[in-house]
Amino acid sequence: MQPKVVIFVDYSLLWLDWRKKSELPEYTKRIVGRPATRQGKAALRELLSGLKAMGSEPEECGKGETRPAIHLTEHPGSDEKATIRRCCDGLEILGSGRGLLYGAFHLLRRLALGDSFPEWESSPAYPIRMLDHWDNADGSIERGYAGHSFFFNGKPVCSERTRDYARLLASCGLNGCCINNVNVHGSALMLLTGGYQRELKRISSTLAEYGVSLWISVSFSSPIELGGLQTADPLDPAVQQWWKDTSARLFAEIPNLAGFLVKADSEGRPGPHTYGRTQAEGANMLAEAIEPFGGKLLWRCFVYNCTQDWRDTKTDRARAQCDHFAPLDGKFRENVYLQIKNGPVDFQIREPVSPLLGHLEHTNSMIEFQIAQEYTGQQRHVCYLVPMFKEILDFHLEHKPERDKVSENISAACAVSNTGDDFNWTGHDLAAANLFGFGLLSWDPTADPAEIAAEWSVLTFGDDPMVTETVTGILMRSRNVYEKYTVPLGIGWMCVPGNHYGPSPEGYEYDRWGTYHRATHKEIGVERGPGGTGFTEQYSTGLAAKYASIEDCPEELLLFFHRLPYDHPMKDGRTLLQRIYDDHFEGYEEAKGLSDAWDRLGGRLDPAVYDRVRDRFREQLRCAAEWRDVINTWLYRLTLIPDEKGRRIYP
Ligand code: GCW
Repeated sequence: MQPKVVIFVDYSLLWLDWRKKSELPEYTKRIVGRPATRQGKAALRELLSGLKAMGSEPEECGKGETRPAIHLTEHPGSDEKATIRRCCDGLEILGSGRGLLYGAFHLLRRLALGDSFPEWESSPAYPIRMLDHWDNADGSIERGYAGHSFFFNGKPVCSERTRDYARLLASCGLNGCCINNVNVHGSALMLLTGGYQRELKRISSTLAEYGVSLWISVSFSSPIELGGLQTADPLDPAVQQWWKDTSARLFAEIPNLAGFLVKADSEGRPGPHTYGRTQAEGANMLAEAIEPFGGKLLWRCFVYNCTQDWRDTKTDRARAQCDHFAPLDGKFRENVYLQIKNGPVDFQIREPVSPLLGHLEHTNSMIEFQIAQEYTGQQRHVCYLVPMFKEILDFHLEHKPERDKVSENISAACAVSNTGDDFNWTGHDLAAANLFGFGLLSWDPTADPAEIAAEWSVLTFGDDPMVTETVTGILMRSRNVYEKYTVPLGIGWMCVPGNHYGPSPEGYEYDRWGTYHRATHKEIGVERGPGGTGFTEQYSTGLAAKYASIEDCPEELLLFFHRLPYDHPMKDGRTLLQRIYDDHFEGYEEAKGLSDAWDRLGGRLDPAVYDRVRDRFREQLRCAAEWRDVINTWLYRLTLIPDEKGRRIYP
């Protein structure tokens, strides 16, 4: 007997930790076919190890095999389509190397769920489906809630964890990641010019094995910072040449490099505006430099005035993206993708869909979600964001009679990553569902968030029906619960400035970030209709009218669009203020309900996981009570209107 070699890793494998199955179909005992590409070989390896973990010992067989088997048929090509079909009492997986990989993972997932003959034919909705890491070169992570970076510790690192990360991404359909923060500082600048070529190459090659492309964030003023030039003006020939030469060197050395991500003219970052140039002039100059190598440029639209005077009521941050970018539609090169946050402001628990998504008829756009829970509980609270992503992708922009949904008007999808080097990758064990779900949804935006949650639960925690039902229930309710005890009705921004955790109702009110609710003792909210900042006019006619009307505006967004008195009657007859009080009281109780539901799973889960999540719930409840009490107390003191139900408001 071979001695068993145990390799100790200090992290879990999340949903890839396949569990033993009591029964597996006969065909899982044999695999026929020897893929030639690296991705195809990875597919074979995943099947061999995955099936073994589930309890089958697949044998690699020759072409003439007549017994039931899994047949791998690799055909050349770079497309990602995967097919699984029945073949001689077994299954055949067909595709390019990448197709085989997606097919292999799909099959493993379906087998784990108890589906014996999962036939599947699928292509991803978007060619770019990626995660953006806000990892810094020193190993810290901006808005990171799961430990340190596993890509950097002073310089880039490639380890077994990099490989497992690539496996995780591929297994849920993702095909790219940008490894460094859009705020490029310190030695991260050097990713562009060389200091780290060897490390970068290793990371890139490890990711490539799983069909994951490497992207890097670059600073727009690199020609000054690294090239010793006096300017980064995009129309300056020396600047253009510097980018061309630098890109040529980098792309030649890193074959799996897909392109650059740029945050320009945003929150103090340099950009074309410094030189009186447009966003298109800036982006196109960079895009042209990388175009000969097939490079793509992801250009962020998070451009707004972050030095606003709160007394200035004319400027509305929500308008900024459209004001800057809508007039530039059609002016960007073909290899530019505009990266647009899902809402017009910044990843709040509820915002309307960014109107810019409806204005880009002739420009590639990429939606940017955030699974790092910056404003949604920082991975100490459970907040499953996939239903929100789905709502946004399904949203009708009302610009066209057909193909009008957001999902049909974007060309790519990304999310700010929620991972770090914590044992469980995402800090909160339940936060991994956001990573998995974002992957599945960006492959197929018609997927169902509740089904994704249930699938994730079975793959992660096993198939005990009570566990699946409870975990799915917790996940599916979590966003609304979080919204209720924090900032309901679209008001947003009552978090503590800087770290964005916990309540501070006036924390941002007299600051420079343009995120005001302007509450007085009489009214609260910003009027964004035509009589106010005019933001609603950035939507199509129908939506503009709907949002501008207090009656027709969806209630959950009422305070995003309108300034209203506290006694404004809500649809169910309660006053606006009473609704806010109630939401906070109920939100806390509902959070307690989620926590109690988890407690009932004791004995059914790995005790370490069970305890970790219980600890997180303890903190969630502490913080939910704080939100309830701080917001309600603040409103009570401001208005002197008591809670109709006479509950204790002062903590
Ligand atoms: O909301 C802000 C975050 C910043 C982030 C920025 C952005 C990377 O607080 O930490 O910077 O968004 O998206 O660029």
